Amino acid sequence: MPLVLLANRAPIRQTPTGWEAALGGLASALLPVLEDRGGAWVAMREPEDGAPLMQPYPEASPTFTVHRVPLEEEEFKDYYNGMSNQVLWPLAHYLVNHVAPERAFRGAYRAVNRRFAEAALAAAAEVSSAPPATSGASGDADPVQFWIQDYHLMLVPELIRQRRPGARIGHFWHIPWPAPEVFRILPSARELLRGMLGADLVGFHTDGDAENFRESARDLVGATVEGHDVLWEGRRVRAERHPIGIDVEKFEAFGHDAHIAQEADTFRREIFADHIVLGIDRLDYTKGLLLRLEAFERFLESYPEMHGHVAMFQIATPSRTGIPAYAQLKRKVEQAVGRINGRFAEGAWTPIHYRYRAYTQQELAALYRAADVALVTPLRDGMNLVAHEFGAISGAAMDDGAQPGVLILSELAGASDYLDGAVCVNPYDTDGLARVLRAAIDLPLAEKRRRLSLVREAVRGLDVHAWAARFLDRLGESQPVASSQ
Ligand code: GDG
Repeated sequence: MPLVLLANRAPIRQTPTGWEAALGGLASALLPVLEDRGGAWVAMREPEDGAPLMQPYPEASPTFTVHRVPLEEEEFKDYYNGMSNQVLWPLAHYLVNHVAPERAFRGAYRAVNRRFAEAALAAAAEVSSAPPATSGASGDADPVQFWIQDYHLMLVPELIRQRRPGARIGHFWHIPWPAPEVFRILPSARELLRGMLGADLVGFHTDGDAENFRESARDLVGATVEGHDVLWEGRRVRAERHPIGIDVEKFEAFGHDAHIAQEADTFRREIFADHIVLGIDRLDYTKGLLLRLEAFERFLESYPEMHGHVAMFQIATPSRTGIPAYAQLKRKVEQAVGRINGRFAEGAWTPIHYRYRAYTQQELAALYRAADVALVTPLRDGMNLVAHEFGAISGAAMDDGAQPGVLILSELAGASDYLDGAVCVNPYDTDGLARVLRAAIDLPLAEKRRRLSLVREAVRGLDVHAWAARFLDRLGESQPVASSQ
C-alpha cells in the first residue's frame, strides 16, 4: 500500500554529485520504506531554497516523489520560527516563559498546514488510481496511508480526514506532550487537538506523553477515553507509545571502525586530560547547557584534586538562529564557558573545550568513542538520540577492548524510561550532578561495563527501522470503529 509521508524537512539533500539521503534518523528509516512501497514525501521548501517542487527519487530509478511546499519569507517566519518554534516547542517542554506568541503566528500555521494537506491529497491521488473511500465505516479500505510527523503539522490529520474519510492516518509526535493544564495555556489548544484527532494512530515516545495527550483530549474537547483509545466523532483514535531509536547497525559500525578509533586516540592526546566528559547538543534552551556548565563549575569547586585531570568537551550545534532566545542563549553559554575557564584553567589544562559548529557524523563518532563520560542533561526531551548514539558506539568499542563510557542521563528525557544502565540525574540539581559526575569517574571498571552493556541492549531494542515498521503495522491494523458517542 503506497505511503504519503509529511514532515517539515525533506529526506534528501543536494551534494556535488547529485541528491542523496539526508543524515537524520528519520530519513534513513523511512526512505527504504518509501522506496519499497512507493508514494510521496511532502516537505516544506524554505524561502531561499531552489530545490525542485516535485522530484522523483532515487534519480536512477524513481520509486516515489518528493513534493515541496514553497514558503514565502513572512510565512516561514510566522509558521516555522513563530508558531512551531516559539510557541509549541517551548510549551511542550514546559518552558512556559519562552512562549512568545504573536498575532500572525496562528494564521500562518493554519495556512501552511492547509497547503501541506492539499499537497498530500494531490500526491495521494497521483499514486493511487483507485478512488478514495467516501466513508469511514470499516471495510472501506482507502488504498493510501498517510503518516504525519511532529508538531509543525498538527492540523493536517483533520484536514485530510475531511477529504478522505476512510484513509488510514498516523501522526508521530517527537517531543514531549505536556500535562493538560500546561497545554491548555495555548489559546488555540482546542483547535490543535481537534486537528490531531483526525488521525487513527498518534504515537509518542513514552507512556506519560500518550497519557497526557489522552487527558488533554478528554479535558479540553470532551472526548471519551477508553484504555489507550480516544473516542472522537464516531472514530477510535489510538494514542500510544512508539519509542524511536537510531540506526543501530550504522552506529555500532562506527564504534568498530579502525579509522574512527585512530581519530579518537588523536583527540584524546590533544585534549590533555585523563578523563573526557562529552556533551553534544543543538544549541537549544531545552538541552540544559547552562545548568550543565554550572554543575561542571560546582564540580571543579568541590573537587580540586580533579583539576588538570578532567576536561569537558561541549559541542553546541547552531540551531534556529533566527529566533532571539537562541541568540541570547548563545551569549550566555559563551559567558559561562569564559567565566569557568578564566577561573580554573592552569598551564596546558583547559577545563572546558567549547565548539559552536556542526560536525560530520564520523567526527561525532570519534568523540563518542573517546569520551569517558557523556553528559546528556536536557531539561525535557521527547527521547534524546545522543544518549542512544553514545551507547551504541561506546558499547561496540568496548567489544574491541576500549574503555567503557558512562552515560549520565537526565531523568526528564524520554530516553531515561528505556536506557537502563544510565546514571540518572535531575538536570536542575547542580550539586547532585557534580556529585554524580565525580562518582561516575571513579566507578569500578566492572560496573562501567555492566552499565554500558545494559544501555546498549536497550538501544538495540529501539532501532529506528523497527520503530517505523512497528508504527506502520499498527496503523495498518487500525479500524475506524464507530464509537459510543
Ligand atoms: C527531536 C526531539 C527526539 C547534533 N549535532 C550534530 C548532529 N547532531 C545530531 C545528533 C542526534 C541529533 O542531532 C539530535 O537528536 P536529539 O534526539 O538529541 O534531539 P532533537 O534534535 O531535539 O530531536 C528528541 C528526536 O526528535 C527524535 O524523535 O529524540 O527528543 O527533541 O542524532 O547526533 N549531527 C551532525 N552534526 C552535528 O554537529 N551530523
